Amino acid sequence: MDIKKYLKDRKTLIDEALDQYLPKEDEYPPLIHQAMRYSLFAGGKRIRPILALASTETVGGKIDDVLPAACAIELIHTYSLIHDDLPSLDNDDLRRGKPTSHKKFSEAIAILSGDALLTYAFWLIAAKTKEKSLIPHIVKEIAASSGTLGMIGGQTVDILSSGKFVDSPTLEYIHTHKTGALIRACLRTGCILGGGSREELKKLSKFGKYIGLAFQIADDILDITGDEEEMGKRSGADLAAKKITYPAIYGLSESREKAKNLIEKGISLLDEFGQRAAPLREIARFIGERSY
Ligand code: GRG
Repeated sequence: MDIKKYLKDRKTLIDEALDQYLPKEDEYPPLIHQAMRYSLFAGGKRIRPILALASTETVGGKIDDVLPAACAIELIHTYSLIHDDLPSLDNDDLRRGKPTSHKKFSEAIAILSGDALLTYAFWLIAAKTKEKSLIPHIVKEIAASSGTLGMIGGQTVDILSSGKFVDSPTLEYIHTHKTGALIRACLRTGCILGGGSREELKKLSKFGKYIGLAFQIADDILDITGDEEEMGKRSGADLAAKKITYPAIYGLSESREKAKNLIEKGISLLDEFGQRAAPLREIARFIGERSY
């Protein structure tokens, strides 16, 4: 399959759905809706919702059934980027190739816009998911993965560890929670809404854990080797902030090897799904080799 075309087509589908779901720019009070849309449509890869859709297809489900929840995950991801860029966190000026939300609007509006995207995500799941009986299950999955047992937990330990020596289990905790938990939730959400079995859910969760960790290792590597223009953000930020990263502990070539092994382990879990898992296999390879 042509993975580049697949990712481009799926991104268009997600962007159109997000545009439909989100309040329009002129909806009162307009400034907050402009800020939400500004960050959301600044040009993300949409890899998380694309993974949720591909997970649904892997278990034989329909992508329309997962579209609201997949878009909700992208809203949560965008909120996390807005808050991560704030002066009190990473203090970044550039995101997705554009001035960060607090630079474009103000710190107050950036905080509110992140809050608004997070709360809107759960409204979207509750209001638009077709299979109503599955809503509590999906809310539980996504809330857990983005809260203190997932993304916020990882981010907290990341901040507390900055500039200190950390052991490899702590490093793995940071990466599997800060970034991996939401990616794993994409796989689980897609599987649950696609009608997957318990056994399929177990396999796809494990796949999500492996590729989620590989995604953040790749991000650490790109912070050193990546092209700023292609990535749409500053490189070298981790080093400047004395962040704990895989290359800082293992070096570049061992980090690359670790990411590659995780991708291979993940792909080997997909054997029983046959051709239906072709997109997931290719997305996993893309994550391992990505340059942005
Ligand atoms: C301040 C309330 C408060 C919360 C902060 C910021 C945060 C909690 C958690 C976020 C952790 C974080 C930013 C992890 C990094 C994840 C990551 C690798 C982001 C880049 O994702 P891509 O490459 O970006 O998918 P695009 O732009 O393509 O969507």
